[in-house]
This record gives sequence, C-alpha cells and structure tokens, in this order.
Amino acid sequence: MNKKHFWILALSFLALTACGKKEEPKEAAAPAAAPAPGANTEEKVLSVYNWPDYVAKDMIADFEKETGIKVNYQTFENNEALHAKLVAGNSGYDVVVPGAVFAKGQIEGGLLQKLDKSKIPNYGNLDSAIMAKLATVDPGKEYLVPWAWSYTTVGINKTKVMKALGSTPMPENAWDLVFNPTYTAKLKSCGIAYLDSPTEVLPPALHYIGKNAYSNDPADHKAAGEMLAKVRPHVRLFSSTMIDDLAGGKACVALGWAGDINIARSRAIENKSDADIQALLPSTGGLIFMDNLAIPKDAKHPNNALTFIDYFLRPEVSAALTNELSYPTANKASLAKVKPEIAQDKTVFPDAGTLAKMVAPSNFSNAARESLSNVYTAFKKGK
Ligand code: N2P
Repeated sequence: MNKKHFWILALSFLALTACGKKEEPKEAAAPAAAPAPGANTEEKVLSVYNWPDYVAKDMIADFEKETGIKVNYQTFENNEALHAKLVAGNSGYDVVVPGAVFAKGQIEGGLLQKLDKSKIPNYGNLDSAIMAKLATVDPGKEYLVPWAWSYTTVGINKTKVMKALGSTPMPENAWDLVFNPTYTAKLKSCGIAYLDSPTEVLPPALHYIGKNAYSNDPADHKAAGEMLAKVRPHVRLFSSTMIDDLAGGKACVALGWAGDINIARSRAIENKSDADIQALLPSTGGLIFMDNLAIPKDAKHPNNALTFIDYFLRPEVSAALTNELSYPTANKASLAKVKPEIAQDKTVFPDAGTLAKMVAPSNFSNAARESLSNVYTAFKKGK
C-alpha cells in the first residue's frame, strides 16, 4: 500500500469510529499512577511551546492543580519558527509540537529526544493504525506522540463570498477561490487571507497545479510561484490570526486550517454575527497535517514533559481538545467522549470518501525548504 493510502485508511478508521458513538466507552487505561517517590526529582516546572488556539481551556490549569507542576505556556505561529528555535538550541522548552512535515528532519537532525514510554502509561490509548503510519516519520515510534490533526483547505464567509462573486457561481473546486485569478479578482473586495509560511502555502499551491504537494524539485516550486504571482495582487493578508480575521470580517476567504476555520465559525456564532463561516472540502482534496508532542534534546524537565504527555493521553483530556476546538486527535480512547455534533461534522471528521481524496502528510528535504522559502519570499514581496 502506498503512503497516501495508508494515511487515508488510518484516518477514515478514526472518522468512522467517531461516528459510531452508541456504546459506552470501554474503560480506558487508568490515569497514570504517581511515579514512585523519588523517581522524578525535577523542579516542578514545565515549558510548553505550542501553536495558538490549540489547547482546551482548562487543560493547563487542571494539570497544574493535579501535579503541582507549574506550566510556562508559549505559542509559535508556524513550523519554521519552532524549527529555528530547535536548531539554535537552548530553547528552554520541555515540550514542543512540530508538524509531521518538519518532525522527520528534526528526529534525523538529533533535535529531539527519545520518549521513555514506561512513563507514558496512557500511550496505549493511541490509535494503532495512525501510529503505524507515523512510523514513516518516526521510525520505531520513539520520539512523537500525536497531539491533533486536521487539513489545510479553503474557508469562506459564505454570505460575503456569494455577494462578491455576483453572477459567477461557486467553483466546483474550492481551491479556485484562492488560486484562480477569475475568482480572486472578485473576492479581493471582501478580503483573501493566506496562512503565512512557505510550508503552509506552497504545498497547496503545488497540489493545485497538479504537482506533488511535497515535491523537492525547485522547478516545481518555481511553477507554483508563477501561479501564485498571478493572484498576489488579490491577497489582502498573510495571517497568523486567521480565526479573528475570519470571524471579525477582515477576510471573507481563507487558505487556512479546517480546525481554525471551524473555531472562527463557532466564534462568529457566539458573537451573534451573521457571518456564515464554513470550511470547504475541495473536490481535489485538502492537505492533511498532524502535529506531535515531542521533547527537545536539551530539555531540562523531560520527566515533567512525560507526565504532561501522559496527562494529555487521558481520554477525557484529548476529547476536550476535539470538543472545544474541533481538532481530532489520534487518541482512539477519546472518541467515545467526543460530542455527537462534533463527531458527525464532516468538516471535522471527513468521511472516508473525502479523506481518500486528501493529500497525506509528508516532508521536505533541507534543500527543498530553502528553495520553498525563496519562492515564498518572492511571492509575498511581489504585488
Ligand atoms: C492552531 C492549529 C495549528 C495547526 N489553532 C497547524 N499545524
């Protein structure tokens, strides 16, 4: 079975399980037993570095209360920013959350440390099909525990988009809304926002022009850059605050993450705005991503980090992330605790047919990342 199909199968299994919510959850592994006295002599502090809007509201406070470990929680905006910190070393972080697209190189580059699974009793709650697939990024499954996954796609404020398009019907392929000048020229008026990093924008652009989304070939990157140059004048924002930009009306179209687009949707509803925000499922497929908990090589508090990772793997803790922020996790034991309206939302847990069309996560070579970065910088500058 090729790479893509293995991922799809693993994720569709999860999606199906999430929908069949009838029976009571089988009792999952009991919460971690406290380590034997003296086992963890680290100072009771932990530095966590995660993406924004990616943690359930009470998780950190509950963890601190229960364990007495004080958490210093900080956020980064893209994989490139996290990677730069890891490469520089002495980041001070004990837990980081790299995307699979960067994690392979970070493991190979010696930037992460092996996880002592004897200190993660809840490890068994992970979905073995997804873990088997993650082994292509993390051979031996020694370094990563998945945090959450979703896919990069197009999000819209439907009312505004319909108005801006006028007599032009919605395209069959939603990627046209951000990459085809016929549409972007019209949507410019209500605001197009892109994610802001080479490895977020170039893979969908490559996919759109019919190339491998994770091509290492500079000629492909150049071709994607040429396509992007045509829509550059129509792009209003390179956003690291996509939730607010969509919910607050700065943008009517986003090249963004489905999870964040769904958060924007909920936020607009809470704010009683009339914005009808939707994550679309492009006919040619979105791009699946998976972000993973990992411990930097030089972390000062690896045992506290393992306690945190194990805490996250409790079914109810993982489920809170899915329920509050509409991001699925790889915690199979959490699925029975996912609210039915989330479990049944096809933009959160796409059905098997939709997943089958999506692009599986992969990674770039170091040389490719440099070429992507050059193409991206030129794209952003050009106007
Ligand atoms: C932030 C989610 C980040 C996911 N809300 C992108 N890898």
